[in-house]
Amino acid sequence: MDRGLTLETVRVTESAAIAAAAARGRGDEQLAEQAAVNAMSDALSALKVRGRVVVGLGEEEAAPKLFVGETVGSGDGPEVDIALDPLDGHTLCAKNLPNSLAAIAVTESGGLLQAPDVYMEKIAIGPGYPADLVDLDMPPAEAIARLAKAKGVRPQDISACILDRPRHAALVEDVRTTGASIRLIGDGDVAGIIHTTEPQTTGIDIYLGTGGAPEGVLAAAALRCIGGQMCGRLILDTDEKRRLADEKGITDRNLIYKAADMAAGDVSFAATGITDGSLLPGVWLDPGAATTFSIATRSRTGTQRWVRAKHKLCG
Ligand code: VTB
Repeated sequence: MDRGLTLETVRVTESAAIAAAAARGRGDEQLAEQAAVNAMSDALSALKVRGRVVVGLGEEEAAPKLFVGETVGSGDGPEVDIALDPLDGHTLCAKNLPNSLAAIAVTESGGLLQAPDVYMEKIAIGPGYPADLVDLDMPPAEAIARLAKAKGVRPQDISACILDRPRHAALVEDVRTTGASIRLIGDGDVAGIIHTTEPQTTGIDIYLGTGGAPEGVLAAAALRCIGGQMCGRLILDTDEKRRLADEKGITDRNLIYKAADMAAGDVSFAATGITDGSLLPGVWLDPGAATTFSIATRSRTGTQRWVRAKHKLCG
């Protein structure tokens, strides 16, 4: 794949972020989501790929644009698989709370896990630790203890990020027994997982808990490029969910996926902040102009480009 593609993908997330930013803080999730979807869809048509959306906004009957299986891109260039989220954290954006972002991952055809729209149990840590330091089969308290030891700090110096949901009550309780601090987030676990890659900037060492499986694939793609470890396991606790998994060709329902199982090959990842966040500032909107802050990165080289762009807005 052409390495220029990584930078081109930034245009796609920038467009979505600028559009969503206009709807920040207006209390209207649909408005923000729709703006981001339309802008990302338009921008994707200029990307020089023959792309197939593998992780998108749902199945074709449920999502008019950016649905799973949609063919996107200009139609020339490499055949690629795409995972995308024009607005991860639409409630955050509607309430103008931190850490909503637009994200996209592109890899070789066949490289992305075809995740059904179910929940996924997730655990993620940043780069620089021994392989398999944490996994989903160990109690969360043990994961925190192992991470603290490997980092050379006390468990109470570790910060965990967890989605603020009633389903996480026991998890939160377990993590609290270690003395670790917890950042409870309202939404946006793609950002939550990416935050583990730069604990000194974000204050997050480990991500734990259950969120969307599609978001899990996108986050795995980010970690493939930026570094870090992640495990994910689909939660297939009803017949309907098992049917969805069967449809995607998933044969081992209890498999623990690592980042490279979810996003294989030469992965490019880009994300642009919508609301201000711990890693990426949000869009600055000025009369006639928008300034965006993005990261563009690629697994083959691990290079991270932090891109600040000032866009002239017409109309
Ligand atoms: C997370 C989060 C998303 O969905 O995946 C979450 O990253 C999981 O679903 O931003 P629930 O909201 O049902 O817990 C989102 O919040 C998007 O809806």
